[in-house]
Amino acid sequence: MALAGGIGGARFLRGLRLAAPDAEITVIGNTGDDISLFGLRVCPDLDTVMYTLGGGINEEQGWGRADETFTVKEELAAYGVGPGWFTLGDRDFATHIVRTQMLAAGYPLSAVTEALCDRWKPGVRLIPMTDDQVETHVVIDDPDKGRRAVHFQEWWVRLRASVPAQSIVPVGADDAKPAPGVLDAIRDADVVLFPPSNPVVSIGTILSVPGIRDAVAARTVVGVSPIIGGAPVRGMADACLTAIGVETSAAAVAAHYGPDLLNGWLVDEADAGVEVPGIAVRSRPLLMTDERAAAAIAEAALDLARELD
Ligand code: GDP
Ligand code: FO1
Ligand code: CA
Repeated sequence: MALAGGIGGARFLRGLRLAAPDAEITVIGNTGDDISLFGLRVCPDLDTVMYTLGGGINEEQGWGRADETFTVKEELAAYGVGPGWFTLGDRDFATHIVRTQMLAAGYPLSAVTEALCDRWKPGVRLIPMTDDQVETHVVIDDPDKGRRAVHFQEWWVRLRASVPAQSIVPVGADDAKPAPGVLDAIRDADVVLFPPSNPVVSIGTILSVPGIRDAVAARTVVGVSPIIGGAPVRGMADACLTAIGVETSAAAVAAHYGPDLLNGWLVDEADAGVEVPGIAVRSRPLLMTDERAAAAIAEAALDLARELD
């Protein structure tokens, strides 16, 4: 089983599915990035996993649908209805309409996600970390408005994380319960994998749901570093790490998870030789240039897990 954010998680999982075709793979998805826009509930990380494994993703962009059009966005803009900084395509809109309709009818997000996956057939069981609402907010010093909290998407997408985060808070996490099946999946798993997902706003948010961290810590856990040569492979994970006082390096991220949680850690060849007390570190190429490359990384993670078990 694996925890997962968006792009890094999804690409790793596509490799894992290829490396372990007969395995039952359960994925616990991050919902801290979720946002309500135009009255619709949008779950970017769940959708990125679902579309990537289901063959509907925009491969170049890494999020959103392939062959997308933007008529609805244009029409909303003609009404002067924003936000204009967050792009939802027409095909993607349908997903959010179905999701919102089911939520309004009383179905929990886990059931809604299962229903959406009935169409996409991702080949893994995708469960949101919680059915309760958890939203990551970022406290920034706004030059005009002073210190204030903004939704994670506003900081990440509108501000491109260019304004330093004073703190990053998974609002609602303290009172959230793991979704049905989450703790059982962790307990029954042969191994728990951390894909190269954002350590703060993807993996960190999932672990902030009470009960999940302890359940994971009781298992053999192997992670893949999203940091290569002191920088994220893509995105602004360095800004998130800085906000929580962790250096942007493969070693610092592993030390941040700590030996109580993490047993094995894969780093890129560029970081060969790094040591983290209490954690078994192995180096190999970690760029997921295609599905085969991602599968080789997943195989290496499974090998390390077997070695440590
Ligand atoms: P997000 O929710 O879309 O930001 O995706 P995740 O949280 O799942 O993953 C984001 C992280 O994936 C970033 O910090 C990247 O550094 C990392 N990442 C993206 N592509 C690769 C890759 O090919 N190899 C490795 N090792 N990390 C990657
Ligand atoms: N990322 C962007 O940089 N700009 C967007 O307009 C944008 C829209 C969007 C719509 C649906 C979706 O599922 C994802 C979307 N993303 C967009 C990606 C996503 O919001 C972030 O990259 C992740 O949440 C960060 O982890
Ligand atoms: Ca994300």
